[in-house]
Amino acid sequence: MPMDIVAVGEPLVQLNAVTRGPLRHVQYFEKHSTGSEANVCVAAARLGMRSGLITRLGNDEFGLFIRDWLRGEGVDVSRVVMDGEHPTGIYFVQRGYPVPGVSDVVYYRHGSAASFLSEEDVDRDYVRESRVLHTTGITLAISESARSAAMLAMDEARRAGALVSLDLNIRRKLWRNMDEAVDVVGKAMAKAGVVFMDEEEASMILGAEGVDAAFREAERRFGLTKVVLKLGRRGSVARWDGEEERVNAFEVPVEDPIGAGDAYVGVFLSSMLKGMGLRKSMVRASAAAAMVVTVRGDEENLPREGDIDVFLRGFGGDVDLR
Ligand code: KDG
Repeated sequence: MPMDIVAVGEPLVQLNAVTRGPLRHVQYFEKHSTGSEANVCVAAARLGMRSGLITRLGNDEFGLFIRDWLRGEGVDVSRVVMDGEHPTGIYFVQRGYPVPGVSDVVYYRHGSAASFLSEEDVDRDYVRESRVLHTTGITLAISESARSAAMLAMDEARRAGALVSLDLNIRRKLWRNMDEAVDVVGKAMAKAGVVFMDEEEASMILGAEGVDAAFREAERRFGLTKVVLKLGRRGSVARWDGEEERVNAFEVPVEDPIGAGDAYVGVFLSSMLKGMGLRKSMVRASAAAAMVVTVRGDEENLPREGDIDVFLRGFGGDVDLR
């Protein structure tokens, strides 16, 4: 059955510090199924969309955990290859130190199964039949073969008329140097139909300071007329084929901000696919991002349809988030 959203990228086991502070003093870690593109798939599936992930997982306990979790969430895992030779990637999350409310990550993913993802793992028909193909700068960074797989999927989707979605997600720890990131991410942006980024990424990749410059440069250099800027606690602003909207973020207690961006992307894309319009899609995405940061783990608090309405009612019903 054709998918609404197909994503290409690496799921990871997240070992999240139960207590705040430097990792050397943390005694307990919680295990969560995460990874940027997987998060987007789960966000979409929770809203009743058909989502599927193209990836490789280690045929090990962590890989089985992630595959079963994704399957349980309703994500199509039929294009997930279980790799008997390489391990599933993991990472640790340090929370609230040195900056309260901010998390840091320590990756153990070099040589992971997903870094061996290659063009051969991309089922072209599966991609061509989807409505949206989503990937991120993380997949472009983890290895040359994963990069080629993501680029191939983007080309196939674009040719078939699907919306190609790219979240820049520049993770400095994953790139050899920033010149390479600018070059590779630029090539991917040229294939994309919608790009999500934050202000730092806009500055790094586009040399654009500020929202207007980001929109202008994205269109001038890459012909992008659909751009969403995630501004963290300051909300988000989007330009979508000439229409422009700005939405504030919801103020909530932050347990761990990791995963907020993916919640935003997954709910935004799903809402747009449901025909909800730009502003409503942004408000719902913003609600989902807020829900996710109140707990550890990226996916547990992703909302189901009714939950978004309950959340919004909790913030005053007919919220005008301007
Ligand atoms: O966006 C959240 C992700 O960054 C997190 O789950 C880990 O995918 C991850 C990564 O590569 O940093």
